[in-house]
Amino acid sequence: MKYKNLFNILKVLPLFLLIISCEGEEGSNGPIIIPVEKVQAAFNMSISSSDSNVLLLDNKTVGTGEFKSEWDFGQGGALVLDQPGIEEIRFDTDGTFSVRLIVTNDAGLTVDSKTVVVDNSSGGICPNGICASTNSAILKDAATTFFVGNITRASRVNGGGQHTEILKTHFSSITSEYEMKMDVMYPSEGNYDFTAADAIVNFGVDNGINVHGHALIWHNATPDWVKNFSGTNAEFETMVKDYITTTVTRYKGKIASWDVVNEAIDDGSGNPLRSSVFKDKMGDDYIKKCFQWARDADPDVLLFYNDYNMASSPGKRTAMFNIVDDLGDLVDGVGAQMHISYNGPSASNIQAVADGTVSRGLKLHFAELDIRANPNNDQTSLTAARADAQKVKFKEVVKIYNSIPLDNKYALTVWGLKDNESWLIDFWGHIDWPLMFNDDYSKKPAYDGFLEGLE
Ligand code: 9MR
Repeated sequence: MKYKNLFNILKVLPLFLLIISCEGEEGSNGPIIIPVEKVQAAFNMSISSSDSNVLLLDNKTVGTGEFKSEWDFGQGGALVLDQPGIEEIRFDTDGTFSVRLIVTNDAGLTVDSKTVVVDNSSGGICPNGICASTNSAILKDAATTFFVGNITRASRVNGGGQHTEILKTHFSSITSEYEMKMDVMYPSEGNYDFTAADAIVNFGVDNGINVHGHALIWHNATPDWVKNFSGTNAEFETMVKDYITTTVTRYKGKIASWDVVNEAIDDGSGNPLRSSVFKDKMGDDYIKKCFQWARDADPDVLLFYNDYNMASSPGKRTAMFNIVDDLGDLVDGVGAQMHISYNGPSASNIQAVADGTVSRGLKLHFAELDIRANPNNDQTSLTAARADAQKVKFKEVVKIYNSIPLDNKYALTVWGLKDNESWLIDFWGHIDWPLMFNDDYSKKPAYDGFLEGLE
């Protein structure tokens, strides 16, 4: 019999003395018996950082009185008495094993159990039962009819490293995450700063990677001096025209497409145009003016209108199609941001975005794809079930995109490379795993889902 720790025994000593003293005052009702409670078995487990075939088992059982803790490592053989400290157990054989901690006291036994999945072709024990994908297919090679995009930053393309190598290997299109927006490219009146944008565009050109420009006009990336513009409305318009003309001309022939206006539609009832300094000073047709200036600066570059919740909000989708209908020949395509979740929006709503775009003869950019696995913050780690549901959603999105006619295809851009780099973590303030690569760059089931969507 193993005593869990002396401290716990000392803790119950007063209880024992209480029973004795109650016995001394025995009355007609007899002694007061305090029942012994079962001790709840509990343990944590993790994979050794020095050997991915070794599991570290940490007994977390807490209880009063005497109890015995025994392990069943799930590999056959007798139960093993728990030792102080962490148990290190090797799992060499592929398979699924149930590790159990059995805790017994006078009141009976309780069991905690966890599942260990071992796949040596995936590197040993699979974290949380989720084995990394071993599919060696290259995303951009598997997608033969459209660009597979991702985002980048000047610091990454300048710095190189594993991140940028994976970007170059798997992705055929890049979008600047934030450095090709007005607040970065035009920080103060009369002073453009294209340092970061140049680095990103040149990286694309030098490596044969398509560059998508994002985004000329966005209320959320407007520099303060523009928001507080002190001149007349006519001067404001001249300034915006100069900015669009200067920027689009600079990258003429180097980048294939621009999001001219981003997120102009309000989420409120009726989905009117969002209030912004551009709308206030240039009028409701500010979108058309911006597209015209971009078109004049580079007649060959593809021009997109880009917005979010196109699938989840039918009202917003209608508002977006009204905008592009009004733009007529000035617009080449629709950018539908795909910030979605494992459980929605539905395939039919995603399909509706594709159908509306195709029926207008426009190009479709599934832009900004990430798929939240923890939208309700009810998980502390990515479970196998959620990883699988996320994989299914990746497959669904890719399949819908891949099924549109060739002429309507352009790119499917994922908004981030690995989970811990996603904007969503800061934005929502809780953990999530929305992308296709784990923090250590291993491939998630979502990666397989992307590839399966192309089959
Ligand atoms: O992910 C981007 C984040 O790093 C930037 O700080 C932010 C502001 O420039 O923009 C984020 O990207 C947004 C995109 O440009 C437009 N759609 C919403 C994206 C997430 O906010």
